[in-house]
Amino acid sequence: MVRNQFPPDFMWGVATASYQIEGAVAEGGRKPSVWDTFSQTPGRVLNGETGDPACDHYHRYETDIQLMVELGIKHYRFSIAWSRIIPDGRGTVNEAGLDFYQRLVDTLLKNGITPHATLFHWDSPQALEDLYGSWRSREMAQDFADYVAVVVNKLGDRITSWMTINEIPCFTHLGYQVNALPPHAPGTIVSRPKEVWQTSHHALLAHGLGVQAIRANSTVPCTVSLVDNCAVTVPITETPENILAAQKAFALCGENGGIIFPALTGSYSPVLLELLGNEAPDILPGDLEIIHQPLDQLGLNIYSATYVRASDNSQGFEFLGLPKGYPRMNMPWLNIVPECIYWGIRHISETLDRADLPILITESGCAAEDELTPQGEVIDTDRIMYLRQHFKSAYRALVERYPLKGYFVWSLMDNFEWAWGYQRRFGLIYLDYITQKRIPKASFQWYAECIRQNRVV
Ligand code: GCO
Repeated sequence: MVRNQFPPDFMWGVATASYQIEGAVAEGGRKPSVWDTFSQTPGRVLNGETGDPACDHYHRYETDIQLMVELGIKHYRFSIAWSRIIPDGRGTVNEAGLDFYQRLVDTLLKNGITPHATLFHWDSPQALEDLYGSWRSREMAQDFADYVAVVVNKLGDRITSWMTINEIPCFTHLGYQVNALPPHAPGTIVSRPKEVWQTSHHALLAHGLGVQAIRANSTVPCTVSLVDNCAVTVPITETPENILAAQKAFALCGENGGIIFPALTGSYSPVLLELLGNEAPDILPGDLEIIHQPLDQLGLNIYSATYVRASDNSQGFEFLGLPKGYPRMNMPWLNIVPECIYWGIRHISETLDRADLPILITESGCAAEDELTPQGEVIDTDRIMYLRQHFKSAYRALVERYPLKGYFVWSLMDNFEWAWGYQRRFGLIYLDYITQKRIPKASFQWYAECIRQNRVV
């Protein structure tokens, strides 16, 4: 048996997001998103950088698709910008916006690449922020579902994999903060935790209504997923006590008990609701039924994890801090914990008791201090090391028969890394932002070989 051999139908891919790569922020009928406003606000993004021109993917998508063909992937995850499709957030549809994504999808299909479309990756229309404060209003959920219906009505005859929303915690709990400047758009300061939890509740409602809109408008069989960046807890050693501790800790993490639990089980984690008390979101009758829509698969964005061990304290576990010299990649939060992939998958199957739910790793990757050599190469052996170890962790999940179906590396190319601007590079391809030249890194060649051999090389 060839070691580390993945199943023949395993989906190898890469992932990107509209605001991070497209540029052309005022072209083709697009109107500002909250990330345009946020990034243009002095002090919010490093060096005052914005998502324009980013990778100019709006004009260079054919070149980028040829690079995907060279890489050998058969699956590409991207996101659709709401403010290209319905620039005012609700009302008039912008046909030029739909046409862009139709051209993108048709070119992918022509090149044998399956499109996986994320319908929301944080760049919501500024017009809805102006109208009712975006996710602070329950109206956002229905406006999102109406936007989804427009997109799926147009592209639902050729896109067979839809992902509703990317990482609810990031644009809610990092977009709205109590008496502190949020690091993400819309960057709203609120006065109590309940207001923040209400935004994520509205986002969950949007997800549920979005699933219904997809199923009502798709004209071909399709899979529907949520994409979540659940907080992964890893036992420091895999003893029964520490594994139980990691499972308890997983349930207590707010972004798990308050997001993935309602979406996958139909209720908020009871321990979390007890902890929140009066700061819990208002949940109207019928909300949880809308939120808990049947899904065909779950996307997990996993980059790192927290170590946990059993404790005789009241919680039965303790989170373990990391020693000063613990290895990390080029982001403060990107500690290298390869077991995060395995345990993220296992928690969904076991801790959440959803072994029935196929899983895609929809994002996994790292920022590295990529530098061009005099020969014009990027020999990113650190990124290869990171990805190799995480692929092996995924392989362990497969060997233990967890329902892992695919793996999307974040990201195809360096791009706009939110509040970090262009300083942090996550790509398999190096972007020269002055010339827009694409330079495949050593990790690009390494990944291509993994795909070719369908195993970890
Ligand atoms: C996320 C987002 C991506 C990020 C990537 C690196 O997971 O935060 O989906 O847009 O760029 O994860 O931080």
